[in-house]
Amino acid sequence: MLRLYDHLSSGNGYKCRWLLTQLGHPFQRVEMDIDRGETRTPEFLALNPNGRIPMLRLAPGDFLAESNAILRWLAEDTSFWPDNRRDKAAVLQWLFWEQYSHEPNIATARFWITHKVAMDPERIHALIAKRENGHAALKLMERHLTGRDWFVGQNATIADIALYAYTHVAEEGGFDLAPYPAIRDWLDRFAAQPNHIKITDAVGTPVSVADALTSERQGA
Ligand SMILES: N[C@@H](CCC(=O)N[C@@H](CS)C(=O)NCC(=O)O)C(=O)O
Repeated sequence: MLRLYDHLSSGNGYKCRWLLTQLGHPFQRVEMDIDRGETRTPEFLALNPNGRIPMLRLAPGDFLAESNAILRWLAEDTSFWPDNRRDKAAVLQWLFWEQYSHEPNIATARFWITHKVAMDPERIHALIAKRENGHAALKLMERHLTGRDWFVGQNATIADIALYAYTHVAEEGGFDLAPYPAIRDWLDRFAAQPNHIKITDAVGTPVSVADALTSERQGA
């Protein structure tokens, strides 16, 4: 069975658990305490040298990291991955943009606030920069979504999933979404899809970190 190493408040983890649920895949979910460094232990680093969740175990000994790569793997032969060359490239364009221009600003600002990271003057300056860059990203999304229902093509793709994950909780990072009506309509449209789950929904069969790592050690 697929096994997702995850952290419930993580938008990157949510992308994966959202699509797993949407596609009806049974999966195990391992809740990792990222505030206590559970992704930085030698045992976890042996599975993902980058020391981060989400990570999806595809089969014993076969681990895939990076939320957007996991989305791409899951979306094969589904409506969430387009069937024509141009739209595939457009989806990838949004996935790369999300990781470079959106997530590092909006998700990081949210993380610092919701995980109560100490705010020294340097970090306050960094937060101001992240707010500016985050709003630049939101403005770009607003322009793109004006007159469109979805980021690429006529239905939701993994581009929408990747961008929904942190946009819908941007207000937790101090980003007011009131000036972005097209984004707000798109958020409502996204959440109206059948089988939608919330970021706080602990879906999947729970497996403890200790049990999961023991079974990885045994290759089971
Ligand atoms: N680019 C990665 C980012 C993953 C990431 O930043 N994960 C965070 C949680 S959202 C994490 O595991 N943090 C724990 C740590 O860095 O120790 C992805 O999209 O999956």
